[in-house]
Formats: sequence, structure tokens, C-alpha cells
Amino acid sequence: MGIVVDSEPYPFPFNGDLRRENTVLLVIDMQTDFCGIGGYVDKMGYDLSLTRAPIAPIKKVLEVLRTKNFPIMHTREGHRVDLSDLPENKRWRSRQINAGIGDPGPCGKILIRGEPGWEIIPELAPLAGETVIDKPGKGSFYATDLDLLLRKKGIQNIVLSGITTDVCVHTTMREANDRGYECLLLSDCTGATDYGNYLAALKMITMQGGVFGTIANSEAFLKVIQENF
Ligand code: C5J
Repeated sequence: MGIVVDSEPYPFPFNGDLRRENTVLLVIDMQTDFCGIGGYVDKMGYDLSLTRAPIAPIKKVLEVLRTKNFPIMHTREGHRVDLSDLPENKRWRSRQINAGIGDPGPCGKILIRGEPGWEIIPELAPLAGETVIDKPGKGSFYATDLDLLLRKKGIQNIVLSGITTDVCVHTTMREANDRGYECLLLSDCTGATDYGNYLAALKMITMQGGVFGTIANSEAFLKVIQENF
């Protein structure tokens, strides 16, 4: 059976082919704008403890996978300074809830590349050599070179973490699944702006035998990594 993680609804990866050469950890949008005081999510008035909950578990996964020399990639959602890649309706909607993308906030212009709020939080900062993907949308594949980089590296398995579960993480998992990647979401390494949405997003993945992939907590995942690599 090869090497598999005890996950729901099926063991990951489906074919038991789990190697550091074909498996990447993707850390999605762990930016101040999504989990820091004064960022976009905070401006919208959501409970930051929900999007901060995955910080400690992700930190641990990063520590282990770095030691074991697994490839690690990070993403950042954000727009160009001239807003030329910001759809008008996305800006309009954000302004309806007093968190206008591109408008000034306590952490600089909201969701704009180079601003303090757009940076990945220091606790989870990428190390030299780790790939960082800048994306203008929710999905990590849309308008980026992520697919090209993964295919060139021979990646088949993607272990997903980050925020938010129901938006950027789900969109990325769906995009990856459609492209034939085998996906595992680490349930304690992700969070949403609403706890019900977090639970619903996890449940959706388990339908139809694992419609986009499968789910495990980081303990189960790290056990397999520690025992086999
Ligand atoms: C959102 C994200 N929620 N990273 N982005 O706009 O989930």
C-alpha cells in the first residue's frame, strides 16, 4: 500500500505514493490582512481568533517538513499598486462592508502588494528557497504560474493549509483537484471567518468519496512524516 496518512474519507494519497519528490506543502494566505489586527478581516469585523487558530499547528508542520526537506510553497492574495488587476466588482463589494480593497487602513492599503497588511505574518514567514506565489484572486492557480512550477517539480500530492477554509483554501483545492493533483487538507491548519462555514467546508470535501480530496489533522500527517522520512 506504500505510505499513507490516516485521513477522511480515504487514506492519502490514494495510491500510497507519498515522497518528498512528489509532495508539497502549500500554505495559503497567512497574511496580516486575513489574521492580523487592523487587516482586511479585522476591518470587516470578523472574529480573528478563528483565522489565527491555525497559526500554531501550521508552524509545527512547517518546522517538521523543513527538517525533512519537503518542498514548501506559500501564497499571498493581493493586487497591484495601480489596481489594474482588481476587478471593479471586487472593490465595490469590499467597500460596502467598510473594508475597501486598495483603501488605506491601519496596516496600509488593504490587500495591496508591498503593504504591511499584505505580508505573510512573521511567525510563518517563508524561508529563502521556499516559493511564494502572488495571486490576484481566491484560487492559487488562477493567473499564476503555480501549475507550471508544480508540474516542473513532478509534484502529484498537495497538502493544503492556510486561510480561509471556505474561500481561498477551498477554491485552491477545487482547482488543484480539477488539474489531477491529489489533495489533503490539514483540518487544524485552516480556519474560516465563520466557524459554521469552516465545518461546512470540511464536510463538503468528504462527500462523494472525497469529492476534492481528503482531510486529516496535522498530528496524523506528522506521525506518518516522522515515521517514514
Ligand atoms: C478571502 C482568502 N477570504 N484568503 N481570501 O477573500 O480566503
